[in-house]
Amino acid sequence: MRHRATRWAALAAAVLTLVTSALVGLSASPASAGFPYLFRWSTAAGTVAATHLAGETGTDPYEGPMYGSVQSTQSGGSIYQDITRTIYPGDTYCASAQVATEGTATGGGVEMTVFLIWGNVESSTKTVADLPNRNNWTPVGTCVTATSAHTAVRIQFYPKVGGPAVAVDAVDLHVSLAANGGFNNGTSYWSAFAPTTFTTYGPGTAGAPYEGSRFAAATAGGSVYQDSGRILNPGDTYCATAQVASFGSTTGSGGTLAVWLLGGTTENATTSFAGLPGSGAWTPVTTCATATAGHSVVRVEIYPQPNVPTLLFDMVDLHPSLVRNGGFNATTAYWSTWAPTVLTTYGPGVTGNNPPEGARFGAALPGGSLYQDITGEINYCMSARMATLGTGGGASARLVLWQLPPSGNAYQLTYRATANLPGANTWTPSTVCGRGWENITRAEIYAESGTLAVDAVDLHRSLAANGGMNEFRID
Ligand SMILES: [Ca+2]
Ligand SMILES: [Ca+2]
Repeated sequence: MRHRATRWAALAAAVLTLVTSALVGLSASPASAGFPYLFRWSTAAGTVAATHLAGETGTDPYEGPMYGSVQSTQSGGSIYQDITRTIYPGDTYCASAQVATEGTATGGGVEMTVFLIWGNVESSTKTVADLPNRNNWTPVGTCVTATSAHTAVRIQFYPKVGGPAVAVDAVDLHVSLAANGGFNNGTSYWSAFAPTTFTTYGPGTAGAPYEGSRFAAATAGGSVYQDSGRILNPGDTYCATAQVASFGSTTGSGGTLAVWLLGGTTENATTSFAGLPGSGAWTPVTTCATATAGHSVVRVEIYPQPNVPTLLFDMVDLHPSLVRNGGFNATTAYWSTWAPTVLTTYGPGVTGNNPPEGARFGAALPGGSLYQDITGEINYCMSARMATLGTGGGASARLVLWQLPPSGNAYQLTYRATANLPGANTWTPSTVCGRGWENITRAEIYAESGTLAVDAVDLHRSLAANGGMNEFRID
């Protein structure tokens, strides 16, 4: 393939391609010690912010060639960016990111807050303390829903005042169709089918919210759901994610998360989960449904499992994915491959792996890749769940977002390599974020060694500029 030559490019070369893609007037080589600022992010007073390459601090980037480093020396110390939007009551924004205590320091903490600003400020926060360090990245997320009008959305990271630097990467901020998916506004916008009882809790004996101030609980027998009117054409794909747990200090709850495409011939995709821990341990789940016909409604629905403890759920996020059939539930439709990789799909009970969502997952022989091309010059975040095919382990994979200019060589926007993936039903999530500067962005998954199992490929628009922290400027 024409971009293979740069596939194994050295880090510096990778950085350089990012520079030339993003900037004009390039006249200097990338600094060897990162940069003392975060491009496109604002820095509040009392904040030390920098961008670092791999090998500089003891923490390597989660994705791409760089990550952001943020330290707060006084109250309010933070990084943030404001995105102008016309925001109506019910509009919902979800943010996610990867964070770590930088290097060998210990005890880093951070608050990630999404604000809806101007007018009566509304917000939701995810707080994490005692973050693991080095390359042990922790995912965080939060969703906020407007109850009044606003003119901008802000994403902001506040490291613990006086604490060590916190590493931030893969920042994703997007519109969610699931209004009040964080349940911080109680049960608003959600409906329940009897005999399910549906309620929300703040922190207490029922548990602690995954994010924000409240979370949801539901008993079995029926379901909890929300409908969103949309015009869907064949190929259109919607992904739902949620955090789920067992009530209070119990274990063993379970259920099903479904995305239904309604109006016309009903289609859906589901993911089921069982044996969930409680006591504050939340488990992320996801599913992606692809239309094969026209529809008029997208429904996200949660079905608690009967005869087990009450199901808790929080941060339900529903959004369109620009990768079609990312769940491989329509077998190999919409995917292209580079030889020698051959893409096949499997249902449960065949290979030793069960799909983490839907009816099928993809399996890719090593040496090449599978990919889809997306058009539009916007910020993208792509995620996927990957494993080694079968019950062993050891497969390696790489997510890459390529830029395909009208002429000349393709170049990497960002990437993330994952080695030694577990097999069976231990699916490992991976995320990359970058800005598509060219009209065509290629979302590509390389099966590098071993046979790769892949599912829940989700690529969507992010509103956060430089969420991958891989862009910089040369003054
Ligand atoms: Ca919540
Ligand atoms: Ca990065």
